[in-house]
Amino acid sequence: MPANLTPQYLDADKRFRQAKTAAEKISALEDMLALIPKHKGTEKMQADLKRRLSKAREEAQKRGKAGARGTTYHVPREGAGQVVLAGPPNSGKSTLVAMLTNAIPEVGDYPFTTRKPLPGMMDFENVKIQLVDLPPIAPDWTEGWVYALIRNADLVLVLVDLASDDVFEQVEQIRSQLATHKIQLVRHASEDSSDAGQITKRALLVGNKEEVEEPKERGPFLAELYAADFPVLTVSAASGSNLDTLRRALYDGLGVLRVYTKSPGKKPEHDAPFVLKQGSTILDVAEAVHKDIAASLKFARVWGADTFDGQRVTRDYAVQDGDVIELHS
Ligand SMILES: Nc1nc2c(ncn2[C@@H]2O[C@H](COP(=O)(O)OP(=O)(O)OP(=O)(O)O)[C@@H](O)[C@H]2O)c(=O)[nH]1
Ligand SMILES: [Mg+2]
Repeated sequence: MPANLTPQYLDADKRFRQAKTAAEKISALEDMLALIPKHKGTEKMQADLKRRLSKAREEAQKRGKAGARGTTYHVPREGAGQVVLAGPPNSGKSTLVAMLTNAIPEVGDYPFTTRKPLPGMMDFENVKIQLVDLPPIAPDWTEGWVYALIRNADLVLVLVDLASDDVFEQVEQIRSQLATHKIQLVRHASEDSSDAGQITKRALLVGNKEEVEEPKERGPFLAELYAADFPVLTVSAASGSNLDTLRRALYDGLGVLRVYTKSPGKKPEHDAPFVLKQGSTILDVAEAVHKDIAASLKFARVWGADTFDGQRVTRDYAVQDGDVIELHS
């Protein structure tokens, strides 16, 4: 019996024995392979794990899509928008979600720590943004529902590891793996393609672990390399550096705006904004308030950056972030 099997390995072994679906078996075996101490005494076990893993994968493939479907998850959208975290194993996705939200995900210094989506709410000024921690995107096995959640999100936060020599390959790996699943990451939602099945998703590229990056030029180089493709920034989830900039970038990336409604002669409710897509009109605001108000809407008065105070506007006026609006029916 080889020595030094870690509690994490034994956990994975237990999960394998209790696994009911092919996907559960595969994920437990992947963990065991990642977690087994790598030395001479475990060589036979490693070979055996590899054999069992490839057999399990073959079987899952043979059973086709129905077999692979197994588990699915759906995370209902909450707050001003939904941001999913996509990245290679160990880049710090769970650490970041733990720092920014009220969620308490599991963090581990080994790959494939996260197995299920975990949502949490992040405060940004007077709104809340939903972040969803996901399992890693890895070349050999990423479960199908991960792509489904990415397709459904408003924004993808691609998190790569500046402490790794492979940081640039990681970006390309994520991009190409998503492209294989017909998801193209873009800077602006307006780059939407109409091709059936093929979709575009707004993305933000973030290099994590900036406090330990070595050489120190990786972060700036990442920003330079991808500046044309995505907004890029670097953070440290562990030390908390640059997280305020990230909160703002996530809000900006969602492509939304906030407006405030008020009754004549009263003050607006600044802590209760209506969050709408950029490009929304007065009519969209009225619909968000109540459909009866929308139906009987005559005009509105607006206090905002692009208007003089209390300016009268029609229902097709495009509202701006921060506008205060009085609806008249
Ligand atoms: N030095 C440093 N370490 C970090 C930072 N963020 C995360 N880590 C460490 O990186 C390791 C992986 O962190 P996780 O948050 O579990 O990474 P993950 O991307 O969720 O990993 P998977 O769930 O396996 O995909 C842990 O040991 C963390 O403590 C950081 O900013 N700096
Ligand atoms: Mg994780």
